[in-house]
Amino acid sequence: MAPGKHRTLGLTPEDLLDMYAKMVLTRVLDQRVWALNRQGKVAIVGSCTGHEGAQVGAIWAMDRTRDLFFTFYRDLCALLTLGITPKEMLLGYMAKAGEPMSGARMFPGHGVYPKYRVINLSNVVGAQMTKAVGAALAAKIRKDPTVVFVSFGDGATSQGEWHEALNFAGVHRLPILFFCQNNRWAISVPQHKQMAIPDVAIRAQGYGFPGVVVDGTDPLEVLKVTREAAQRARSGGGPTLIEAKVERLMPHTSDDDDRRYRPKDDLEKAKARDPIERFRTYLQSEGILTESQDKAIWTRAQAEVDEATEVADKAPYPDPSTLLDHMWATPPGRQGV
Ligand SMILES: Cc1ncc(C[n+]2csc(CCOP(=O)(O)OP(=O)(O)O)c2C)c(N)n1
Repeated sequence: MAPGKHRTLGLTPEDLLDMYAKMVLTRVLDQRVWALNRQGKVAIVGSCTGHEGAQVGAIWAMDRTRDLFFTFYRDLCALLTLGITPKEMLLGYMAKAGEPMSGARMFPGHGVYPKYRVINLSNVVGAQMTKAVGAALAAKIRKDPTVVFVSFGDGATSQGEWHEALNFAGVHRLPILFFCQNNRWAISVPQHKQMAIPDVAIRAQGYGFPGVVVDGTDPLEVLKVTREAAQRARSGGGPTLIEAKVERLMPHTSDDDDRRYRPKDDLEKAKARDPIERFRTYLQSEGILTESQDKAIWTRAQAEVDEATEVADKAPYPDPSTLLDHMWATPPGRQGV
């Protein structure tokens, strides 16, 4: 990361420390839910480890008061950056009452959180794409300044729905950012067996809008390209496909054993691109983060996650009588029918 880079982006040391703290909080929470999975208290974890830099950089570049966020299952750092708390996430991981996005009836982090303008309706790979495009079309028709942000992995780009979404967005020049977190694996399928091209971003050309490749382990570079794309979308310039090259530092999910298919040296090389290590080195070399501040950030994250774990562990499961709540809207004038 080039010296002084944050200054060219107009970021203050406080911004950078906040971004770093979100990444650390994500890592601590991720490790906790993994441990809770091993204790039989969390059914499944899709880890964010290795993707934190891309997510915090991208969300930081958006307007969190008016943009819409269609996230996917690996977006823990994006959700925490948007404002969702570790306690809320843990209620979801442990399927407890009071979880705000789906009443704990869905995969962790799935559902809808209107307060943070987050929509994550399905674990079906690629299914968020056309919904996000629909939301961008609505924003355009309403002349609403909202930009839609939709994220997904490299594997999702093999789905027909993905191509339909990009084509429609290109034709109608919709205000949408397609944010690919390319970790080179779709469960056990490596990138070269998913596509015959080196970069997902190349595909944008075929749909008539820009495609950008960015180092997804560098939050500042991700912030820069996402900011440019959001400004373009907001001023009527249409969509952008951003491809953030990230690393998956854990198995696909807690149900996966990646030793069966991933060469050991692939993982070792990936570890050298850990975004938290890279950002910490940058902050230290810029004189923004001292050893003791760093320690304090990790300790604070640990304490927050400890407290949230305790609350979620003690929380009751949802009352079965609420199972059908929020499943259907009642059309106006049809109350009691
Ligand atoms: C339509 C569909 N097919 C298959 C699956 C099973 N599945 C879940 S995640 C996944 C891999 C997705 O890979 P990618 O989009 O690269 O995201 P990553 O998990 O690597 O971040 C698959 C095949 C699914 N959920 N939905």
